[in-house]
This record gives sequence, C-alpha cells and structure tokens, in this order.
Amino acid sequence: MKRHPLNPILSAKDIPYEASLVFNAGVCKWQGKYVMLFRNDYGSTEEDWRAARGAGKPYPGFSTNLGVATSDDGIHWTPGPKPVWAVRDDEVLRVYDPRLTVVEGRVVVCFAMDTRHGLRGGVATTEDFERFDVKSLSLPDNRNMVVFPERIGGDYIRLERPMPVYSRYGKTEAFDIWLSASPDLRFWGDSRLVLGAERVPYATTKIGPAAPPVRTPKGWLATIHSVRVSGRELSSWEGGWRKEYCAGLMLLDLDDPSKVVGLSREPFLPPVEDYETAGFRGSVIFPGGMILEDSGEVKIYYGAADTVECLATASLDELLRLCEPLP
Ligand code: BMA
Repeated sequence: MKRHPLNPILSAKDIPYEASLVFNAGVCKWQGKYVMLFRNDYGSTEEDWRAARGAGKPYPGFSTNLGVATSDDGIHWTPGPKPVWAVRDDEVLRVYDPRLTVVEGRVVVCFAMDTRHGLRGGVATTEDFERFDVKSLSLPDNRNMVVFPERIGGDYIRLERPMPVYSRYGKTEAFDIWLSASPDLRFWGDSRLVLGAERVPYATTKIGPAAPPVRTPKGWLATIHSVRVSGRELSSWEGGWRKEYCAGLMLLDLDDPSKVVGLSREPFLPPVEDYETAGFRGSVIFPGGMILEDSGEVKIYYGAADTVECLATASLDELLRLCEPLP
C-alpha cells in the first residue's frame, strides 16, 4: 500500500463548523464526483481530555454528527457548510461510522446507532446527502454493516458484525463477520457466518467488515478490520488504551459471498505513521471506503487513530495476490 503524501486527507482543521475528530468515513463515486460521509465527534478537545486526566476528573465526552465532503479527484476534499445528519433523543444517543454503496444508481448508507438499549446497525438510502430515509435497524447488538454494490440472486446482500457475548462462554469480544440478504433493504434474513475471528491470524479478539466490497474477476474484494490486544499501553487521550486495529483483506465467492476464497495472511495496513499511532485512540486503522478505478488502482479510505481520515492506494493485482486460500 502507498499512503498518500497528503495524509491526513481530511481532519478537524478543514471543517467549517465545530469538529474535533473527523474519521471513519464512507466514500463512493456518485454523479461524477467522489462523495464522502464522515463521522465528526465534537464538543471537547485534546486539551480538555488531558486536563481531565491530569486532575483525575471524568472525561468530557463528545457529541457526534455526520458531515459530507466532495472531491473531483478523490484526494482533495471540500466539506459542506454544515453537518448533514445527527440524531439524539430520549432513546438514540448518536449515529456514526457511515458506509456508502451505490446500488443500481441509488446511494445506500449503512451506519451504526448507539441507543439506550443497545447498539444497532442501520441501512438507509439518500438521494441528496441531506435527507436520509432509514429502511431498517437491526436488533442489538450489531453494527459495521456494508452493502454489496449489486444484488446477488435477486437480493441485496450485506456483511455485518453481531456481538454475541453470553453464548461465547467467557471469550471476551470474540466477534465474527456474518452476512444477511434482503429483497428490499428492509427485511433481512438468511443470515450466515462468513468468517470467524479465530481464522484471522492477526486478530486476538474481534474482526468485522470495513469498507463495502468491490467486484473483481477473482471474487468480491473486501477489507476487514481486526483487533489485537497489545501487551503495552498504546498512545491515547484517555489512557489505558490497548486495542490495535489493523486492516486485512478477504476475497469472497462472486456467486455465494458467504464463502471466503482468500484471506490476507497479514494486515495489509498496520498502524505505523504518526497520524495512525497517535491521536484520540492511537494505533487504530479502520477502512470505510474502497474505490476500484478503471486504471486498476484501488483507493482505500481509512480512519486513523479515531482522529483523522486518510487514503492509501495499491494496484488491484497486488491486493488480489495478498488474498491466499484459507487452510
Ligand atoms: C469501535 C468503534 C469504532 C472505533 C473503534 C476504535 O468499537 O467505536 O468507531 O473506530 O472502536 O476505537
């Protein structure tokens, strides 16, 4: 992977409204432009967190909204004048971590939603990035949903990451990648396990989907996020942070995407650069967008250190070569 020399390509200083952490964005190509829907956490700063930590006081916390940015080249981004989506009421605490897929000319937005009764994964559509029509919200706890860019067997298909706890007999955060199908983006079923966390050599706890998959001649190419708990404390604003998030790759069968036909044996994007290892939560790499260009270049957009949004590129052939058959 080549990290883009302009990284981070979007951060709080670029945003014309209150912003502290700009990351975990979804990206798609739509109506002749690149469009990014990003997560913006705001309401406190690094200084506030460090002051609270030094004084042994409770951490200040954030509010969250989603912002939009557009680009002609996928590298230089212009944010819109105001946030486009935020939900907070008696039940819903926030929506965050959006993912974008264009399916049959329509933009499908997947998102996570924190509620007072659990974490839910949502699927919405938008025609203008101003109004979002929510089609479905999962039962808790589930999130990290990404929709495939085509129907398969007549159905919309999504990857997702439920969070079973009670049934995993003491394993902490042993979370896996699943798949569900829907005729209409509203009713989801036919759910199947795709990849158990234990099959990913570089995960010590959970894995999950990252950016929406793209079609390649060899299969659906999909990024995953994988978590390993570090033996040492990692840099963070809050202290005590130990989870290293890396990006891996998997290749899924074109006709039956619940079948994994390839997996990268190592993370293809581990946290290395300063903007990846230091921030609100250091050593976190979380891809949310992948664009396959006609030239064969793949652009991968990722949140770094839960603080900024970055871009890395590679050729499709190189990425496919990394996906080796599972043992
Ligand atoms: C996950 C989510 C992501 C975040 C990651 C690392 O649980 O909250 O939004 O990037 O943790 O903090």
